[in-house]
Amino acid sequence: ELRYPDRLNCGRELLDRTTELFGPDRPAFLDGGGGLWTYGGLLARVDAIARVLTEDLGVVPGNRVLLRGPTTPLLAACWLAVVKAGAVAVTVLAQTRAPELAVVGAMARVSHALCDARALTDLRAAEVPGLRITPYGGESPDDLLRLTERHAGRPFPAVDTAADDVALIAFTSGTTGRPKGCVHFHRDVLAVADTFSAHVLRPRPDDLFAGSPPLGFTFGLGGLVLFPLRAGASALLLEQAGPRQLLPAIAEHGVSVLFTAPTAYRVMLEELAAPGAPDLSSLRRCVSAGENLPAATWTAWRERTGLELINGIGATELLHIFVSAADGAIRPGATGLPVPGWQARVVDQGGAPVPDGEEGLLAVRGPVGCRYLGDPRQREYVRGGWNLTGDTYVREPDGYLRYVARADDMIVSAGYNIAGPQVEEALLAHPDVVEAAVVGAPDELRGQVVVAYAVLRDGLPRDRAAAEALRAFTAARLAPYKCPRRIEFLDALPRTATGKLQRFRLRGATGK
Ligand code: 3SK
Repeated sequence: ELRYPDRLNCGRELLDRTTELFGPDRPAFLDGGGGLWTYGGLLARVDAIARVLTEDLGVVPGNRVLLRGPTTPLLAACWLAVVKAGAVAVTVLAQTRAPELAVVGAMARVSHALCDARALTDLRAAEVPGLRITPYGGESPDDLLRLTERHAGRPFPAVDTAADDVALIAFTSGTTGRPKGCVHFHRDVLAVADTFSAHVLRPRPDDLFAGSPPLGFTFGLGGLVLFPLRAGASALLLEQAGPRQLLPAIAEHGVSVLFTAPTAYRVMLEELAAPGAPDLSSLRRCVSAGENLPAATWTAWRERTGLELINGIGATELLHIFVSAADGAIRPGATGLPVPGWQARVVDQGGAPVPDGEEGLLAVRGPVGCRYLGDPRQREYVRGGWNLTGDTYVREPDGYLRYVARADDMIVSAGYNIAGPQVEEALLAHPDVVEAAVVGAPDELRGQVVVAYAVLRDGLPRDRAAAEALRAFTAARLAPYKCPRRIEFLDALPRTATGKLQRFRLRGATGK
């Protein structure tokens, strides 16, 4: 069991303490353009920002400070300064537009915002009442960096917060678009580093982390800031971190720990098939989360790189990953075991455990729990002390957990329960298919029928013959009732800004 002192400031633990332990000269952040922030340099910058917040902008402990911008070392420094100052970091994705920012501002009652100078327009247009916006990284006289100048060389002692004071309100729109604020304490922030990262990643101080999830998504905040800093390691923070940017960056900087989603691994595999592929020999851990990892992607990555992808399921509600498996215990096709410190079981609608081998809802509990900010969905997510993640899972007799589908993505056709991801896996095993999504379409006779959407490799014909070939391919792998009745081709699948598939948009398209 994790134990933290009653008084705890996660910013101090992540930055001041790591700097004391590993020394100020170690690299903390690289920006991809040649910029290097040592731990000592980061600490000095964070302390100066904390002084601006508290002495110039009037921030007091408990104030909510919105952070908005692409992934940069300066955004990470702002996050650390806010929590060191005892205020609450309110995080959103950089792509969040004015109407949603207005909702977030009102829900979280934000009083201040630190905003990348390139991302001000939408925030200003949101017209959050009473919000004081300070731009950073720009040229204006009130730019945060200008304001920090007069505080240079003045260390800022972290505010003496309680371990269960709020440090972070992480906003997520999920896959359906209704924003939810997930409240997390100072101890929660350390707990994800001390569970998933410490036990599954087992980072070393000489590791260099990189990945695609942005810092406004807790998958990225953990993988690119919390985990490296907790371990005295470094992170490469890239503003553009799609698979095509990640690949050369891995080789150029010697990235050793990679965080991204299954789709990005598939695109990287495509790129790696071309001549002159970059050298990936620096990689030693590759994490896949955010979506189901098909066994075909796992196998292809191992064949190409020799590395076993670390699959994980996480949630903004629970801050990071809670089921996964470490090197040596990875089972392809399964997500893994509860991360040490977490418990997991598979339950029925009433919350009672179902027998091993049967499908049910994944229920987890551990050091971090879901606390929605004033949202009635709290009652659905947390039942009897267990967090219901909304995923259907099967527990194998030795405790491994196997993903079936999002609970609301199960297709019921002529009385059969069909898990869309299983049909997607069958489609993805076809060499011409890059992406696949399967949904249920209303059908008078069967209730629902299986409809598949596929993205084919560039330049391949998307005609009736291609659809027929795919249907025959799935028919050889799946029971007849699971085979898609219709296959349609798309240029790309609809995804959220964090890369999650938006099946509801495809379902909307099937009604026609
Ligand atoms: O998949 C997610 O939503 C997630 C959220 C937070 C941390 C990690 C992950 C994978």
